[in-house]
Amino acid sequence: MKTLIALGVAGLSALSVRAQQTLYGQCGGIGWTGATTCVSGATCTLLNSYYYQCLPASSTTSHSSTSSHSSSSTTTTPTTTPTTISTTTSSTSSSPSASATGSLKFYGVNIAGFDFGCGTDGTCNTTQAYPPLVSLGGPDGAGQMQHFVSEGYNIFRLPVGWQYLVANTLGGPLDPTNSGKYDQLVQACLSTGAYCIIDIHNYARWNGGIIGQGGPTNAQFTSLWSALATKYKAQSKVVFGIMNEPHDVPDINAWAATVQAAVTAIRQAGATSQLILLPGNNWTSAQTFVSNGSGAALAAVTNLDGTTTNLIFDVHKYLDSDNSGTHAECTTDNVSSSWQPLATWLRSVGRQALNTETGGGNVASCVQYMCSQVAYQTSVNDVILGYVGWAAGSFATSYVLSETPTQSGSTWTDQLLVSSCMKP
Ligand SMILES: *[C@@H]1O[C@H](CO)[C@@H](O)[C@H](O)[C@H]1NC(C)=O
Ligand SMILES: *[C@@H]1O[C@H](CO)[C@@H](O)[C@H](O)[C@H]1NC(C)=O
Ligand SMILES: *[C@@H]1O[C@H](CO)[C@@H](O)[C@H](O)[C@H]1NC(C)=O
Ligand SMILES: CC(=O)N[C@H]1CO[C@H](CO)[C@@H](O)[C@@H]1O
Repeated sequence: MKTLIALGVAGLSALSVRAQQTLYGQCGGIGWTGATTCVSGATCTLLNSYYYQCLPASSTTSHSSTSSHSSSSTTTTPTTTPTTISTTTSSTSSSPSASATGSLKFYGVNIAGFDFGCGTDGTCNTTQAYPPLVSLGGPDGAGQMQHFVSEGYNIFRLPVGWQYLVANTLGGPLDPTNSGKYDQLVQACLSTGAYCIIDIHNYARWNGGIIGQGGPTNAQFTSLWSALATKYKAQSKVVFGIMNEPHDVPDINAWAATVQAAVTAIRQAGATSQLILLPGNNWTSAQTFVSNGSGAALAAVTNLDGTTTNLIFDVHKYLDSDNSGTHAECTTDNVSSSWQPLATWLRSVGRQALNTETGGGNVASCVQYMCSQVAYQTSVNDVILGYVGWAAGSFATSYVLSETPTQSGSTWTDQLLVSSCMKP
């Protein structure tokens, strides 16, 4: 996530979207066997081959005429039909695989806060970290996770600044105080039974310098991962998210070498089987992961034994006008531009990806496009393992992309996008 503006008002609508035939419910698409008619005032509209949705009759026209993906809103037959994926390579046979029954392997939410104060230049003002834990004076991230798990969620991403974990000493050991506080969040996550992603939220940088390319050395970076992997090697549900959103990294092959060094450090520390997330360039853009060379470079990263078991590509996608995740309104589901080409490539190389950031405002346009994106991802669940929404944790419920539920006594109420599209 590129910005951490905790204020901002999303126009909350009072829509309630639960049943399939109601406004914004699915009403068709490849593999769909449910209702195909909509309630009065809504029109069943093709968003992509996998997802027809009941949209307000009045908005359908403007969507069709202005959407950047209107070329896919024709009545032509789908260009590709999901096929059973061969999992013949040993590298994927023991990776988590989604069931063929129409669900994703992972449904998650980012529980942000320890990363607050980190900028896209890899600086982190550690005094601005805002732990999402009541015990540390923050919001109730532990309660949020318990709530989400009760709905069927099974993975959380826990962003944290590199500087925070080592108390601003580049290449130094984990700071006992700070890493102990972060561990409280990891343990709160693990206690729910969910998978827990350790996300170093530094954009491939430390204070402006790119790792392995003029900034910190690979050894300084891998010392962090050696320490974290040593600490969590006995936890099978800890996932190692090597780096959030590398961007403007000049040499993708040198970056892949940095990622390889981190993977090697993690495996050598004894965390031999946990999932590791491999991040590409350009803000881990799902759209340009293949076209800009990240896929080819990162596909060469291996475990100690030369396999790629449990090495999963990390991709992000926002649905607003510039893919930045800073606007309340969504303008695309990005299925034809991003997810279809990515899924095709993943199948061709026998690999899988996890969408660790996606989101939108709690408004009707995002309900429309997010539901469409999730439906497509579900249709390619052999190669897209799932998604992790951005974001809850220490974000206010008024934050533009807030997935932070509102608490009243022991009752939690979800944000519109969560209740409409994102909860399992
Ligand atoms: C870090 O954040 C604190 C609290 O907002 C602020 O007082 C301080 O000036 C910041 N430090 C830097 C170097 O920006
Ligand atoms: C980064 O990705 C965006 C779409 O997400 C694309 O428009 C842009 O051209 C990409 N930039 C690079 C350098 O690949
Ligand atoms: C990635 O995008 C940048 C900017 O558009 C371009 O200069 C570079 O050649 C691209 N790399 C590959 C491998 O396509
Ligand atoms: C096919 C499609 O809708 N592609 C869009 C994906 O999102 C980006 C950012 O909004 C657009 O530039 C693409 O046209």
